Formats: sequence, structure tokens, C-alpha cells
Amino acid sequence: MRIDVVTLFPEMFQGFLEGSLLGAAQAAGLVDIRLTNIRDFAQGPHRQVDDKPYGGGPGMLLMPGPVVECVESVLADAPPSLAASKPHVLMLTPAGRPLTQELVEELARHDRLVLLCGRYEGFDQRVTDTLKPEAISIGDYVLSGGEVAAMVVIEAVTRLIPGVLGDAASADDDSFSGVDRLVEGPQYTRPREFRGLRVPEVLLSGDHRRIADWRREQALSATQRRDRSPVGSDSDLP
Ligand code: 6GU
Repeated sequence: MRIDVVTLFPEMFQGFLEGSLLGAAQAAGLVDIRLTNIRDFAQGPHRQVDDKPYGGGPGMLLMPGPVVECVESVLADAPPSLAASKPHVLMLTPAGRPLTQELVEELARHDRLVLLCGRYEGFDQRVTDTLKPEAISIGDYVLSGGEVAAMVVIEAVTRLIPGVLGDAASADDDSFSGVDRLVEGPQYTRPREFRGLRVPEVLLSGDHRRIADWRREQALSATQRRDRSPVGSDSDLP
């Protein structure tokens, strides 16, 4: 898979991309991640990429010219192996579609992703009108830019690429995966007793049927606990 990141702050990705999982995946040729700086497509002596919103208001908007030209240049760079694949362009924005494991699985089916990171107060609308990206949000809270959100997308997607995780089966057992999308229940390793807390007897029993049943029950209750809305929400209404 090829992933292009279009950003004003490529240096934010350096340590992240060199880290163990992604570093190894890139070295093994399983994923090719490239960074392109929007400022390289800015004009004039000041290489301006942002400006005040028409109609007034706080903050600065990313201008359409440098952003669209940057993404178009990235799209034009198609190695022969990807010539037949249509790139999927994503825009990271709090106004986007919420990122879930289901969406991550959908993204992982593409051969080529382009992640467009915003900064400041957002993009000129004509970026969206021209590129028609899929807008994605990583949650209902505000970040200063899309870079951290892009890293979240990259990490979640790349670990689904066959061969990236050591054990091929382990992604299927993760929380939110599998048909019913349960979170994982508690797990234990040595010692058998820690500060008076014992490993549940069933896990030591060697009875694989009982262990599987127990784990499923634990996953069901962990999922129920997590989904139960906090006090003060609509679920408390009669
Ligand atoms: Cl994708 N971008 C920004 N700037 N803030 C966010 C976000 C994205 N997702 C949640 N908050």
C-alpha cells in the first residue's frame, strides 16, 4: 500500500514513521509512506499558504491554490505498480465521518491513500469542491491540525495490512474486530498471584471450551459497561 501525507508539518511524522511497527513495515516493502509539504507549492517570496477568511472572523484559512496543486502533484506521481489503482483522498477534519474500526477496514482495502492534513481554522471550501476528498474525524474534540489524526489513521490502517503484525491472526482478535465488534475482556500473564489478586481459575484449567466461553462472557460485559452512557445523558430519561 502507498500512503501519501500532504501537510505543512512533515517533521511531525519523523519519529512516528521510524517507530518499530511502521519502520519494519516500510523496510519490508509492505507500505510506502511519503510526506509532501504544502508550502513547496506556495507562491511568492513569502510562500504564503494561508489567509484571512472573506466576511471576517477569527483565524486563518488554507488557501486553495497551494493545497490543490500539492495534492494534484502527489496524485500525478504514480509508480507503474499503482498505475491502475485509483487513489482515495482523505481530508482530516473534525467535521468528517467518525473513524471506527469498520471505516479503518474499508480504508485498508485501497491500494493508495492520500491524507490531507489541515491546520489553522480549516480549508477554503474550494479545496473540498475541487478534490472531493472523503472527510474523516478521529473524534468529537478539537485538535490544532490534522497531523495527529493522520497518524492515527496510518497506524490503524497499516496494522491491517497482511504481514505487518507478527502473528497473522492477532488483528482478528483485537477489540472492535470480528462480527460482533466487542472490546476485549481482561487478560493475565505471570505471576499467578500479584498482591493477593489471583488469575481466574478457568484460565489455568486447560479446558479450551470453558476458556473460550469465559472470554466471550467477559468481552460481552466489558462491551456493555463501555457502551452504557454516563449519568446525565439521554439514556437516563424515562
Ligand atoms: Cl481529523 N482534525 C482536527 N483538526 N481536529 C480533530 C480531528 C481532525 N478529529 C477530531 N478533532
